[in-house]
This record gives sequence, C-alpha cells and structure tokens, in this order.
Amino acid sequence: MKCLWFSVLFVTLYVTFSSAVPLLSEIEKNEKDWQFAETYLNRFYKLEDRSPKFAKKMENYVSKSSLSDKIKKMQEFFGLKVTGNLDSATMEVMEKPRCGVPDVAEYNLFPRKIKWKKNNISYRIVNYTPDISPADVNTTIKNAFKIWSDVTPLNFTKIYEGEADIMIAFGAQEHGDNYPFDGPDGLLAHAFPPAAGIGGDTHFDEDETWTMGPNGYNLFLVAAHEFGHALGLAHSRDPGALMYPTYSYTSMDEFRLSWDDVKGIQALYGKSNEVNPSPKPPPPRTPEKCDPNLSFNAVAGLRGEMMFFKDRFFWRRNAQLPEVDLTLIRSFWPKLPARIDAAYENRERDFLVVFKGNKYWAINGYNIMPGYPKYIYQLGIPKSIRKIDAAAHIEETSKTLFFAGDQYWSYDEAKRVMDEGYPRLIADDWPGISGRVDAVFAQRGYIYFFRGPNQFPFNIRQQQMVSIQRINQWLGC
Ligand SMILES: *[C@@H]1O[C@H](CO)[C@@H](O)[C@H](O)[C@H]1NC(C)=O
Ligand SMILES: *[C@@H]1O[C@H](CO)[C@@H](O)[C@H](O)[C@H]1NC(C)=O
Ligand SMILES: *[C@@H]1O[C@H](CO)[C@@H](O)[C@H](O)[C@H]1NC(C)=O
Ligand SMILES: *[C@@H]1O[C@H](CO)[C@@H](O)[C@H](O)[C@H]1NC(C)=O
Ligand SMILES: [Ca+2]
Ligand SMILES: [Ca+2]
Ligand SMILES: [Ca+2]
Ligand SMILES: [Zn+2]
Ligand SMILES: [Zn+2]
Repeated sequence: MKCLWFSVLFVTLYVTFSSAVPLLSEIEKNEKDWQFAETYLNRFYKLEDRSPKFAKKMENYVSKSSLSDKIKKMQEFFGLKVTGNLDSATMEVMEKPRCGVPDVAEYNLFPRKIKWKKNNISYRIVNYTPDISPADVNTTIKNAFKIWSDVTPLNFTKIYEGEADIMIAFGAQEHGDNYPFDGPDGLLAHAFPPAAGIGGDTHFDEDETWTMGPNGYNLFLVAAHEFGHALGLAHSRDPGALMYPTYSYTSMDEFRLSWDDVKGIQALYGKSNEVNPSPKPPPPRTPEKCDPNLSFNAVAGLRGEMMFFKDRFFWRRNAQLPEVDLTLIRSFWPKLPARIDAAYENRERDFLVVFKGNKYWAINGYNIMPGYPKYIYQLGIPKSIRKIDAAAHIEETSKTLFFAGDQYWSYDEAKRVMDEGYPRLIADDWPGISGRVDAVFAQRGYIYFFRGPNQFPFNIRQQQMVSIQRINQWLGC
C-alpha cells in the first residue's frame, strides 16, 4: 500500500527484471490488477452490465476498453494523471482503505440532492463493536453527529428502541443489505442516503479494528464521514474534505470540517440557527494552485521531485509529469504537525528535514527517523530563535542555510556543526532580498527565495538576482 515513494524505482526494477521472468507471469500479474480494478470500478464507478452475448475473448476485449473509460473517470476524481491505464499511482489509490459509497453518484443508488425533510433526526445504535467500550462508542457517535449539527439547523436525538431514521450497526461480510464488506482494510463502512427504511442507515465493517486514537481505524472520523452520506452528501474531490473517499487520520483536537464540507451540508439544510453563535474561525479552505495570492510555507526537493508545502497540504511536482498532485501532509506522515515552517532535503543521506516552531524532524521515505523531533538549538541556532522561516540545502557545498527574520546561518552537513561567523544579514549576501522570507530552495546553481506570491531566483555563480517570477509557475499555472 505504501509504495508511493518507490513508484519510480519500482517501474525501473520491473522493466529490468521482466526480461528474465517468463512472459506468462507478467500477464497473470496484469490480469490480477485488471480484475482488482474491475471490482473497484464496478463498485465505485458503476459499470453497465456487460452483455452475456459476447464470446469469451470478445467480452474480455470489450470490458477492458470500457474499463479504460471508468479508469479515466476515477483518475479524474482523484486528480491523477488521466491515462486510462492501470499505472502504479492509480493502483496505489485503488488499494487505499476507503468508504464503501460510490464516487460517481449519478450512476448509482444515490439520486441527487436528497435530504431529510425535517430537522429533528433520530438515531439508534443497534449493536456495538468489541473493539471499544460501549460508553466510548456512545460518545463517539454523539460527537460525530455534533460536527454536522454545529453548522446546520439539524438536531439529532438518540432513541433506544424501535426504528430510528439512522440505524447504526457493526457487521462483517454480508450483513443483511446485499452490500457485503470485505474483511480487514479495503471497505471500512457505508451509509445510505436519506429515505425511509434503510435510508440513512450506517454500517461499519466489524472486521476492522476500531479505535479512539491514531491506530487501526478511528471510529469518530469514519462515523463523521458516513453521517455526511446519511444526511445526503456525496463524495468530494477535495483532498482536504471529510467527504473525500479515502481514509486518513487526524487527531480529534485538530479535526475541523473543511469549507467544502460546510458548503455542501449548508446547501442542503441551511446554516445553524443558533441565536448567539460563539465566534468560530471559518472552516479551513483547501489552497488553490492558481490563486494569484498563493504563498508557500516551505519548499524542498524529495527524491527528484519538488514539494511545495501549504497549510495541511503539499503539492508534489515531478518534472516528467504535466500535473501536480495535492496531498495532505498527514496522509504521508501522520505524526507531523499540520502546518510546517521550513523544509530541506539532504540528498546524499536521503532524508527530508522539516521544521515547526523550535522542533525539527528527519524523515526517510514514510518514516520519521528515531530520536526525532529534536530542538533547533541542537543544530546551533540560538535558543532565543523560536522558529525558523526557511531552510535550503546547497548540494554543491554540502551546506544547509537556515533563515529566521532578516538573518541566516550556515550549517556544515559534513562536520555537522554551524559555521563560524553567523548569523549574517540576508540583505548583505543577497542584495535585493531583505527581511523575512517564506521559503528558500536551492537547485542547479540557483537559490530561489519565496516571498508571498513572488520568487526571486539568485544565480550563485554570477552572484546576482535573476528576474522576479510568480510562484504559481511551479504548479503549472
Ligand atoms: C425529535 O425526535 C425525537 C425522537 O423521534 C422526539 O422524541 C422529540 O420529541 C422530537 N423533538 C422535536 C422538537 O420535535
Ligand atoms: C450506550 O448507549 C446504549 C444505548 O444505545 C445504552 O444502553 C448504554 O447504557 C450506553 N452505555 C454507556 C456505558 O453509557
Ligand atoms: C433538539 O431536540 C431536543 C429534544 O427533542 C429539544 O429539546 C431541543 O430544543 C432541540 N434543539 C434544537 C436546536 O432544535
Ligand atoms: C489577494 O489579496 C488581496 C489583499 O489581501 C485581496 O484584496 C484580493 O482579493 C486577493 N485576491 C484573490 C484572488 O484572492
Ligand atoms: Ca433509516
Ligand atoms: Ca473492510
Ligand atoms: Ca517558511
Ligand atoms: Zn464515503
Ligand atoms: Zn451495510
């Protein structure tokens, strides 16, 4: 599942080895992927029933070409490169744990824009999971409804017997509705859209390990997502939204409904009619790559790609691919803080270092290296500096520069000590740059300084600033 980092390496290995491996196994592997994809697309991008009239070979051919269209729909939904092929990035998304509700609502059991015709909605917890205490399940379910009632006029009332609008149950495999679960991982839960009878009902796969924290699958996050469906929401393409189809962990303290989720539910039910709502910060929006006001929190290389960090997200840019992907930081590194201050890559030693406040983490692939976080003063930055603004590693000299306010330091990666004679003023060494910077990145003889929507490329050999550019150009805008 977690092979994203190695996708390029993987392709290379595969090509190298394939000449040595009998052709048949390659076909079989391929066939297994296609079968897996067919099941996935049937479930989430509803394929039309295939005609049994076709001869076996013909059927195979036809199904693959129509599968290709569904793959394109799926790739479009997840913001992947639209190829219609089962490339490694596509297979990886298909293998992620996710909600059982389809992504393409039009094709499916979900008619559009359906909602409860009343604001007082009842729910009942029909049975319990052995994974969590009943008291914790009761509280979690209540909290998961609360995030929706906080932003709408909806009111959820728990009942203890009889038929509630939303009947909540845990079940494994076939559990009475002809939408069987699939054992551990894969499908986690599903919910039916508002209607009488089974409408609104929400089921959790009992073959998962349900938890209150970061391990296994967090019941609160999955329940909150499913209740979105039980209230009439479809899946969102916004990776920052709760209604995104795949699972990723956020702690309860950090959890917020995104702007996209709030917009969706309020389109159905309207705003909360609380008389004196306590002032709350607006729901977080997902950054847009072509926003002319976009700024970055940090920029770094990573194994040949570039990473542009913004709020809870980063964009990845691979020079070979036309599209950049937007991903949640926590879906790669669940233990990192949501928003980082600075980052750099040490390619020789193959790690990424990220900074937040007075702490920093060294990361190799998906793993935070043991002993981290450490404190920035351990690098030789004075204790009076509470956070750094930016960091950049210069491969040619093996030095890492740390920027804070209008000053910077130079760290010798080989000797692992701060160089003598620092801090120096940024403006003294890079005329034209003065004061605070958002991010700094060095590559092939240039240092790029990012501030607000602009970047200032500095040619190291010529010791001069090249023309100012917009930062969006990195993202294909
Ligand atoms: C809301 O529904 C519950 C359960 O059906 C019921 O007991 C309660 O009286 C209703 N409240 C209002 C204000 O309608
Ligand atoms: C949890 O709720 C059920 C009803 O759904 C109730 O019977 C049970 O006593 C509650 N458990 C705890 C520990 O609060
Ligand atoms: C929600 O329902 C409860 C119980 O029926 C009722 O007491 C309460 O006033 C309702 N709240 C709102 C905001 O409608
Ligand atoms: C950009 O920022 C300025 C000043 O903060 C604001 O007036 C303007 O509306 C913003 N433009 C966009 C497209 O968000
Ligand atoms: Ca129901
Ligand atoms: Ca499952
Ligand atoms: Ca920064
Ligand atoms: Zn869902
Ligand atoms: Zn079910």
